[in-house]
Amino acid sequence: MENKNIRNFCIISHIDHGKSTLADRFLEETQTVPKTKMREQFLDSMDLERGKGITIKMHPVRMEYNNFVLNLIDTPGHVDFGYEVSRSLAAVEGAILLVDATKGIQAQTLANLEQAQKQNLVIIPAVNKIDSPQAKIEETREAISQLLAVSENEIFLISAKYGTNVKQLLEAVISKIPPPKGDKEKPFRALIFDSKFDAFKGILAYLRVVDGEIKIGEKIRLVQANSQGEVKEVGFFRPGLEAQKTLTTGEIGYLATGIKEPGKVRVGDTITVLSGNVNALPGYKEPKPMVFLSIYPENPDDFDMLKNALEKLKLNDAALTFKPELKEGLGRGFQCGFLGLLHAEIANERLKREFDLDLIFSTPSVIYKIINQEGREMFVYTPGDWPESSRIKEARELWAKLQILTPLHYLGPVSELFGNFESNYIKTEYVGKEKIELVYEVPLREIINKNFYDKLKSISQGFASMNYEILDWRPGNFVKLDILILARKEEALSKIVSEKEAEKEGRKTVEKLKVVLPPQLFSVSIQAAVGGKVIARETIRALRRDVIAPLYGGDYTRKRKLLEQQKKGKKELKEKGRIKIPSGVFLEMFKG
Ligand SMILES: Nc1nc2c(ncn2[C@@H]2O[C@H](COP(=O)(O)OP(=O)(O)OP(=O)(O)O)[C@@H](O)[C@H]2O)c(=O)[nH]1
Ligand SMILES: [Mg+2]
Repeated sequence: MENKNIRNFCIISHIDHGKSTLADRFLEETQTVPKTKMREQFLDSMDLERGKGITIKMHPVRMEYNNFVLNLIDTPGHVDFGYEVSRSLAAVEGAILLVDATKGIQAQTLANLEQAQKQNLVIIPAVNKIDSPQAKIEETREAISQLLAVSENEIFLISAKYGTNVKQLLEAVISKIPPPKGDKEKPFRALIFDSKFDAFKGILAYLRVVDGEIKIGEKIRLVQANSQGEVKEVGFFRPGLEAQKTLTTGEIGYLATGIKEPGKVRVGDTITVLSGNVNALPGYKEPKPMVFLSIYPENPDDFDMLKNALEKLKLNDAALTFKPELKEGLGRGFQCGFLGLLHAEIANERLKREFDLDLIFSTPSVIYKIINQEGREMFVYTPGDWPESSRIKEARELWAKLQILTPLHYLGPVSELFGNFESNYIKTEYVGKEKIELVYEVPLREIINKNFYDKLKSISQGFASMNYEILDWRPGNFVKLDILILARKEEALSKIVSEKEAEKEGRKTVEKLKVVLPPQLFSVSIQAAVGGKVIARETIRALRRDVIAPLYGGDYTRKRKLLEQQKKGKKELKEKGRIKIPSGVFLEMFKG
């Protein structure tokens, strides 16, 4: 395909503003997906995405329309997946900026727009959900016009749900977004913007071809990793993988690298042919993990399987970081870093679902800096590494600038929310007539430990939104809160808390555990302790022993099964003096 007939673009917005629904209409309009196969948010193909109703990964798709090739990348809107957005932006020339008319401009509208502008992309603004009775169409259009300094008639008014004005928007993609630059005659050069492990084809690199052309059988080189491979297959996303003869300048597609070791293929690297003497493309700034936790296999023999799973997951979740660690009470596992709580939760779910592993993961934590009695600095990533209090001279934590965008209507509840969070108020400003921007300085610990994001959503019915950036290290007083179950320390459940909130946190944690831990055939004590001193306790009462009593009638197999389970349970108890914590409990404890 000639460059002049190619358009590469993505759809960006705040979460839930309708990107994937708009992509559905594009897929229909271009007949990329037959009507019989169509389903809502078609590109959200992962089970987890469908279950949660949100996009987690970027999803590329190649569409054909009136002699044009339109490569679309649908992006996630949740703040934790911002790295997916930034990588998508580097592969395209333009972006549709979608704003939900019922919500107006929200925090990630601004954050994602800013990223797109940094890449010098052409922005096509559109107001979505104009069919909704709650839509504030004029107000939203006016706000976007001010934000982008464009006239109101340049802003599309659409309903992604019903397809209103979607065709016009698609045609604007062709008329407003420039074709890709690049030279077919130059040696092959492409940017890896995503990757995936494929059980049949090995490691797939998702590419934006910058120059040249590539076909099956050619030898390739990854410029930064300095590794080599051989092209086993090239193709397009339709949106499923569709093999082709070549991938050429300006196109977006995949390349099966023939490389098996996950560490050798990295997003942001440049692929060229073996003979190609080319400069590496700029690549990406690596994101900084904000949340850390330890992941351990429930069965210590599965350590290598977990390592392999993490390496494969990283191919498809480039923001994930991990390194091996060894901890008393847990064994051999990994210390993992994530961009936020949802990212951590999703990655853990993916490890379970896609790799079928039973895992223990510790309570998410932010990073602390400790200065010990000898004056040496060390970082503490997970509570298990927290030193004895007598060894700590000073502890520091990261503070963030937290920016909240809220409709005037929710200003009261939002301000009240800050009553429960340690924070310094900075300023309030009007954004347009109806919206308020609030700026606070807040310890990152408060945002993560107390799941600020979820609380903000629920008190404002999803209308208030937030964004934060790290400021600096500041001193504080912290203690490690230990959790004991049957008088045995469960390292995975311990957390670092502010000294003055230790008791409250301890009580909250044991109360929550009492609810989420499954009852046993014996009573289970749950305690929270600081420095060996118990500060809160709860007891889960024993299940009634007569497990088959409710089963009158003749279901012998079930009766026998239950009795056997009971026997097995008692035996395990005798052996270990502990209970098995189902992995669902860790997920539940996550949510703060
Ligand atoms: N009334 C109405 N609802 C819409 C419209 N477009 C999307 N929705 C609804 O808005 C919700 C979110 O839509 P999605 O397409 O998943 O939004 P998204 O921007 O892809 O969300 P993330 O990828 O998670 O950021 C769904 O319930 C859609 O049915 C529209 O034009 N009108
Ligand atoms: Mg989506």
